[in-house]
Amino acid sequence: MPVRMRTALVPFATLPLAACAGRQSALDPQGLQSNHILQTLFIFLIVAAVVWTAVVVVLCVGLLRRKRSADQPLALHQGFERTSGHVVFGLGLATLIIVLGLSIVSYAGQRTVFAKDEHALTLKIIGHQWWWEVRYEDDSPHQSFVTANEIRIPTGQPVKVELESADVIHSFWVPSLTGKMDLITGQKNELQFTAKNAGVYRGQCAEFCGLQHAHMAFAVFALSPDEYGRWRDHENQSATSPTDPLGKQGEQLFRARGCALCHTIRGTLAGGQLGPDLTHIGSRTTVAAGTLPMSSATLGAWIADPQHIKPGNNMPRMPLQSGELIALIHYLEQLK
Ligand code: HEC
Ligand SMILES: [Cu+2]
Repeated sequence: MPVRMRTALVPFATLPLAACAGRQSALDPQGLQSNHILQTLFIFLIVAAVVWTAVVVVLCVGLLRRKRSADQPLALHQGFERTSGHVVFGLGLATLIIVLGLSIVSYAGQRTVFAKDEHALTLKIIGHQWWWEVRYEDDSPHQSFVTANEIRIPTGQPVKVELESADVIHSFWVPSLTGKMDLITGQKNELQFTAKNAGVYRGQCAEFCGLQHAHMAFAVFALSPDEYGRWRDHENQSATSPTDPLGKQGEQLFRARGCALCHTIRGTLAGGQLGPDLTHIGSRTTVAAGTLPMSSATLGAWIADPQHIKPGNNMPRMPLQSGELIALIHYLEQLK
């Protein structure tokens, strides 16, 4: 093949791999658990490929070496019968050994994936239609706080997530870190994972949970332990009150326009529980569970008409004047 043609083919040959890397891929594992899952997958894949190839080769040999039918097709050939008996017995035994072997591989993989570490950092994650409540619960209430749609964890430390649902069944899935686990009303499920490398990994609800299921994403930020400690101390603090007039107006409107009925901003009178905690909304990277990237424009678009962006979601459209909208955006953006 001419070199130029070969070069031209390279992009096409690598195309199937294009989706394998990145921040949401089980084929690019960044956690101890996802690594084990991928290893198990490879072992199964290789064994299955070898068996399949062997079957096809034998089939082809059989087809090519076909003999013409004998005069007496029903006549017994002792020698042949004995050999085929041995072959069938051998292959049956091989099947048994392979299935048993794969079961052991799978069992060993599960033991690692579902291993429990007592010193794991524990988070409670509650699925809502269609966003994620994230609770950091410490023995001391002064160190406990709530956030939403973004999870920050230290690298190298096991993290245990306790999964619950406020309404229907959801499923917590961060392919880069570990496998899926359902969030079920009235039941507490657990999942543990350890991020090996710092980075941002995308998670997604993996159980159809209604109209906006597809817009129920989240991000896991794996930070170095130092960086995580700093973030945690900051996130634990209440919101700082604005000092400028526009910010003050926004804070007051947040209560006057009913936002506070559904949203909590710690350190203010806003204590609603129906929607995400907005104490540090200004430092989040997305709006409405990963639906839009965070900016003044997207924040404004969301507050002005959440039903346009995520039809059917549980935040109603509130009539606001443009001046009021600007004050609200200004206030919320300050909540870093
Ligand atoms: C009836 C309850 C309710 C009211 C009132 C309400 N919200 Fe919400 N809000 C929600 C819910 C529920 C969500 C999550 C929607 C989703 O992502 O599916 C939300 C999401 C948000 C978000 C995005 C949060 C994030 O983490 O991405 C912002 C910002 C927000 N609301 C601001 C406001 C403001 C400002 C007001 C007042 C004008 C307001 N909300 C009024 C229920 C409410
Ligand atoms: Cu869901």
